[in-house]
Amino acid sequence: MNRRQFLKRLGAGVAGACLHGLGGGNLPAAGTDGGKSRHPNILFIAIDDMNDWTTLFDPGNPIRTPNLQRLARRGVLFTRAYCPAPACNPSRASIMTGYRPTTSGVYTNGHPFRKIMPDAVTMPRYFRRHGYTAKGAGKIFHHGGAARGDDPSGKSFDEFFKLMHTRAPKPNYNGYTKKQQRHLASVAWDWGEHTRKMIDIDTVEWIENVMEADWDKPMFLAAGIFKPHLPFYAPPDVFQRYPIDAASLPPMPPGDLDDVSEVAKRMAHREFFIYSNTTRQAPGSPGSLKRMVQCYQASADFADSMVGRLLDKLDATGRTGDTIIVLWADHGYHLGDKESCVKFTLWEKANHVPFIIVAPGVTTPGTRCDRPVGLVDIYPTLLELAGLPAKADLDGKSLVPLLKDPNAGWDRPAIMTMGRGNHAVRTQRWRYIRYQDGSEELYDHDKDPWEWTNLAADPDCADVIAQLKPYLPKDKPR
Ligand SMILES: [Ca+2]
Repeated sequence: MNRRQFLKRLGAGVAGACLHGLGGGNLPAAGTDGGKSRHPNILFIAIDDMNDWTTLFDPGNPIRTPNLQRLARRGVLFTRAYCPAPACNPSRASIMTGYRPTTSGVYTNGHPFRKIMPDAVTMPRYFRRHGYTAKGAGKIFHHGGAARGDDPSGKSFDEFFKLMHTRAPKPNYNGYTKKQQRHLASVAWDWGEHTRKMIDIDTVEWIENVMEADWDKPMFLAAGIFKPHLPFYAPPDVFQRYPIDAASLPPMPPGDLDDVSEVAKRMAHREFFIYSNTTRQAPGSPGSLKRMVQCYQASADFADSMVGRLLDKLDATGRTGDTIIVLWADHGYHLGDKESCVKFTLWEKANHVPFIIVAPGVTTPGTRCDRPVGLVDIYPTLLELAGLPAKADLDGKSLVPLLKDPNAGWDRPAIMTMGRGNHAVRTQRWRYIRYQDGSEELYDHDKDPWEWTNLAADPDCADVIAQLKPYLPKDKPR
């Protein structure tokens, strides 16, 4: 793009930001008008398995996320945002279709959504129906083909660059042998300093090429960053910021799970081989929990740098003024806390996610919103921001009132589901969990951010539970 084109696009962008955005259904049909977009572009950034132990939420946290913070300074950071489900497939299916697991029946990684909802109109599909081009790369739906929850049918995107296979080292970095532990000896559960090309760079390069091209229609552009998902890989230079001697572990008080039910423990102990093996290793060894956590931190730092590249390219192509940016992670991750090294639980660390929206002309730079919100709210929010007709059957609610005023009234808690019958309700202060066997947990986040004390049996908290219980979603009939 030459300088003239750049300035023209920048001008169109600023005007576009003022003209559009919140007009509801009265806007002209999407399309082009003398080369100017009539609706804003969407840059839709997904990150895989990134928890909240980042400097985005607290400068004292150990994982550096300067680019997430840079994005947050441009718009609204939701400090209490929660995934619909703490597993890749149900979370992504819910975000992309706008239906909670309890509406769709897509509860777990074993429920590919196209099999259950062959005709679901995904978010990019809806944008395409209203004049957008939708392109994407990396991990947006669950990767691995339709049988694992991807949407390769062409129903969602005009063009999609699939997530590459991880370029695995031989042998694995973490030092486990098949004799010791067959899973940890495989690439899927490996961690370490990765000297081959990271697959997220392929994804970002593809997105950068799309950004450099001219767009004849407004664009829905989805970039799915795979890190910090296992294997916890990062280039060696990233590790210089995370020396093993300084690596911290989350607090792990003994007996933390003594006050929760067997159902809760079973969820925490999925893939228990990670926790049980790594905690047995000497702290500095390649197979230790401390080393694994260090590698998760470096991997998350690397994911942040990929976001930085996307923002740099967006700015360089002059589209910043007419592009809405939304960034989310599909769920969080336990790193030894709660005897757990997985997602798959209904506790805070597996469900609390980074979530940022920048909407030119709507959001105020540097805003923090503390209301509890869900990623299922993204679909209706983006429709309203883009000036597209609302879709009546979605489970979420547009966050535009909170984007304009972060203190606006908001009486909805965030809802999370992990498998049929297991749900959590999160308000600004409380997390209430009810499992399939009827067991309950209640945590007071004003006093207990790591959720060590289950208050469900405390008579003084009966009123709180009575208020939260009606928000538990009803499961889809079998
Ligand atoms: Ca994930």
